[in-house]
Amino acid sequence: MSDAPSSDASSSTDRLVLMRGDLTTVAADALVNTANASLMGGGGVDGALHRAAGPRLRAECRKLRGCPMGEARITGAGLLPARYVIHAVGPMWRGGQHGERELLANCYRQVFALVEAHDLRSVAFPSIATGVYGFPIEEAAPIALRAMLSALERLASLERVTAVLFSDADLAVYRRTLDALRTPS
Ligand code: AR6
Repeated sequence: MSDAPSSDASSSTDRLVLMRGDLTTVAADALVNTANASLMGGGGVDGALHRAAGPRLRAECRKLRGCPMGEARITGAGLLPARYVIHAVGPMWRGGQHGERELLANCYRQVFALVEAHDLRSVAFPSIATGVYGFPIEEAAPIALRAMLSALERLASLERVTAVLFSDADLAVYRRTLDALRTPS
């Protein structure tokens, strides 16, 4: 690795936005849902997105007949300010020795594979698995941010990736983690 700053790397970080807010109000080509394996709704982001999207989203999800943990599926977005919802099924945290980190990284990879396949320009994420599923945010943030930076480097047509954090504390963890990833070691 060279010590010289890379213009590609800086343009990837310019296209990555971290914000505190409610995902259901963010405009993007796709909003990522923190779904469960049934894809039939639940609490947290899942409940909020389904409420805001209306019954059409549930009808589309029903047709998919579920999604394994660590994978993602795409549907329309109903009444949400987006074209698509990408449903990612995160891992439940069981102490960290059960492949949780790999499963979470795979969720992000699968979301970006769908972003690429549908030629999307923007995608907004919540912090997958760090709510009901109990994945520690300090562990999840570097996995999420590495995946986002790597997709931005790879996909020139991707104009914006937004991480929407629900609390100031979560946003601070993401900011700190991104600074650490940007600082050459
Ligand atoms: N906008 C942005 N972030 C939010 C919002 C929102 N409207 N609401 C919650 N968060 P979670 P998980 C944050 O629980 O851990 C569901 O029941 C929240 O504070 O939505 O992957 C599903 O059906 C946390 O930081 O997702 C599954 O059964 C993060 O989003 C299960 O929960 C993720 O929290 C999935 O659990």
